[in-house]
Amino acid sequence: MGVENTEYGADQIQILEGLEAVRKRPGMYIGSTSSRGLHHLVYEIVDNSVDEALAGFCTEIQVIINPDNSITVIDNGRGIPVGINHKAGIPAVEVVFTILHAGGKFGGGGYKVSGGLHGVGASVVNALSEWLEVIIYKDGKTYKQRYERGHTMHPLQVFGTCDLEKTGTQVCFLPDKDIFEETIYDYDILKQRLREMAFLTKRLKISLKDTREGMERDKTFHYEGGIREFVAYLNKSKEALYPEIVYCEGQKDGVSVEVAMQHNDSYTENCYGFVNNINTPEGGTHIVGFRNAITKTFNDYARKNKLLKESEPNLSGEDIREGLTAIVSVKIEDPQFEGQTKQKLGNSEARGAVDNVVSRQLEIFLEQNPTVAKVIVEKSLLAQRAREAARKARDLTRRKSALDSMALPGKLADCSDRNPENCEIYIVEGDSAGGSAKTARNRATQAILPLRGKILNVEKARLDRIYGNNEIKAMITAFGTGIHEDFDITKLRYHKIIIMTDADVDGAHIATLLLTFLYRFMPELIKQGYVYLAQPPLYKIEKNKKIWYAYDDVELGKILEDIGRDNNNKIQRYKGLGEMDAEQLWETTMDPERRILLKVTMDEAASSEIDLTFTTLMGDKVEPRREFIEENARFVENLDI
Ligand code: TSJ
Repeated sequence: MGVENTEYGADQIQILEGLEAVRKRPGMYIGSTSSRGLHHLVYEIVDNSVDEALAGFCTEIQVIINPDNSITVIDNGRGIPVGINHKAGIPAVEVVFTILHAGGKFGGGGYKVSGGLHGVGASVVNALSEWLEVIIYKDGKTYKQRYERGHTMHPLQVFGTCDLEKTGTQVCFLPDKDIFEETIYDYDILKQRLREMAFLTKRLKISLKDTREGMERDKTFHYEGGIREFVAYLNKSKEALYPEIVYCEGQKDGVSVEVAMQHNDSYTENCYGFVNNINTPEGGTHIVGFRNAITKTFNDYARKNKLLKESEPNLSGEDIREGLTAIVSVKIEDPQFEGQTKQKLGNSEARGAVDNVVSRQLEIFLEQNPTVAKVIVEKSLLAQRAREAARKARDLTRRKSALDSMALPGKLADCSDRNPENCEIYIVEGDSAGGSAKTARNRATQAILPLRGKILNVEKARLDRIYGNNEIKAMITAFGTGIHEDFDITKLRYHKIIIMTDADVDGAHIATLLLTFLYRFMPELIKQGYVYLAQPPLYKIEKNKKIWYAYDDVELGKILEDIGRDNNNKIQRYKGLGEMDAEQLWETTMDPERRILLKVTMDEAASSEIDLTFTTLMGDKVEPRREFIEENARFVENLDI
C-alpha cells in the first residue's frame, strides 16, 4: 500500500468556523441533544473509520463503551495525518478536531462518502465532549493529543514508538453533561447501527464491547457477503421462496450501486434504501430507479417466456414487490437530500445508475435461473388477482359510506365532541371489558370500540382478506382516515388511539397484532405520535378500607413496604380488564388525570430492525422467535414494542 502522499492531510483541508457555534446550537449540528444525538456522536466518529475502510486501508473497527459512559473507537487504518497544515499552522489531526467542517471533504478527489444528513465530522464531537483524546499509530511512532470542550490542551505529542507495521487511530471521548439531556449509552441502539454498517461494508469487521459493571457483553459483526447477508438476515424468520439471493453491483455516472433481494412467502414489501450507508426511509431517486428496473425486467421476461399471455395486463410494480425483501445501497460523491425531513435522495443520476445496473444484471439472472423466475412471476400473478379482488371490496365499502354519510361501525360508542384534538378512541378487546369501558368513559371525549374474537394477523394475510375483515373495517371507518391511496391523516377523528388489553400474555399478543396492523397500514399514525397503550394495573391492595393500585411487581413491593406487610392487607391480582368494575377501570386506566399511557414510538433510523421485530414475533418460525426473546429477555427494558 502506498504511503507516500505525505503532502495530503496537511494542506488540503478547508478552514471555516470556530467550535463555539457548535456548543451554542448543538441541535443544528447533530439533530438533537437527546439520546439520539448522544448516539449520533459515536456514528460520527465511526463513519471516519468506515471511510478509511472504503478507501481500502482499514479492515477492523472496535467500539467500546467504557465504565464512565465514555466511548473508545479504534481502527487499523493509516492513522490520521499528523503533518503541519500550512494554512492553519497546526498538525492536520488538530485541524480535524478543532476546526469546523475540516472533517468533511479533504479538498478535490475527496474520498469521504459515508455520513449523510449530519455528516459533520469529528470537530463537532470534540466540541460537544467534556474531553476527547486521540492516539495515532503511524511511521513507528505514537502520537497523542487531548482536548477539553473543543480546546486543545497540549501540542500534538510523540509519546512512544511502535512497530512500523502498526498503524491506526484511536479516539476516546466523554459526551458533555452540560450539553446532553441523556449521557448513558444504550448498547442495543449502538449494536443495531453497527450491525447495519457492517452489512453495508462487506468484509469490514466491527465489534462492540460494553465494559460497564453488570452490563458486560460484546458482539462482532463481519459479513463476507455484505448486503446479501443483510437480506438473508431480514428474511431469517420467513420462508424464502427460493434459496438464491439476487445480487447486482456496478457503477455508472459516478454512482456505485449495490442491490440484493429475495422474495419470501409474506405479502409485505421490505425494501430499504441507503445512500452512503445512511438509510433513506423516504426513498428517493435510487429507489425509483430500482422499482423501474424490476417492473420492466420482470414484465419483459414474463412476456418473452409466455408466462404472461398477450391478453393479460402487465404486472404492476406492487405485484412484483409483494413479499420482496431488498437492500438498495448507493454511494455517491455529493448526495442531495430533499423532502420535509431531508431524507429523500434527489440526485437524478442515481435513478439512471440503479435502473441501468439492476436491469442488465437482473435480466441475465432470470435467463440463467428460469425456475426462480417462474416462482416470482407466478407469485406476482397471484398478487395481481388478490389486488383486483381487494380493489373491488374497497370500492364496495367506499360506495357504502358514500350512501349513508355516517357509516360508523355499529359497535362504536362514539364521543360527542367533534374536535379531534380533544378526542380519544379506546380499542378494547372483548365485549365485557368493552361494556365496562362504555360505562366508565367520559362520553364527551372518549369513544370505545370493542373488538371481538381473534384479531387478524396482517403479516399472514393477503390484502383481500385484510380488507374483508370486520374488526379491521371497523377500525378504518372509526379512525376516518381511509387507507392505502385514500389515506388522509387530516381526517383522523381522534388524536389519541389507545389500545387497551389485559395485562397478560394474551393481552400483549393482541396489542402486538393491533400494532402490526397500524404499523403496516397506517404507519403515519405511529410516526406522528397518535398511538398509545393503556396501562391497566396488575394489583389492587386494600387495607383498612383504603385502596392502592400497583402497575408492576416493583410497585407492589413499594406499596407493601409503605403500608406494612401484615394480615390486614388484601391483595388482588387482576387477570383481566373484565375483573374491574367500571369505576375501577376509570380510576386506574381511563381517567386522563390518573392513568398512565405509553406512547408508541418508532425510530425510523432502525426501520429494518422494527420490521424484523414484527415478523419475528408474528411469523410462523419458532426458532428465530425463541432466539429473539432469549436474546432480549435479559434486557427487557429495551424491548419497547
Ligand atoms: F475523524 C476522526 F478524527 F474522528 C477519526 C478519524 C476517528 C477515528 C476513530 C478514525 C479516523 C480515521 C482517519 N481513521 N483513518 C483515518 N484516515 C485518515 O484520516 C487519512 C490517513 C491517511 C491519508 C493519506 O492520504 O495518507 C489520508 C487520510 C484522510
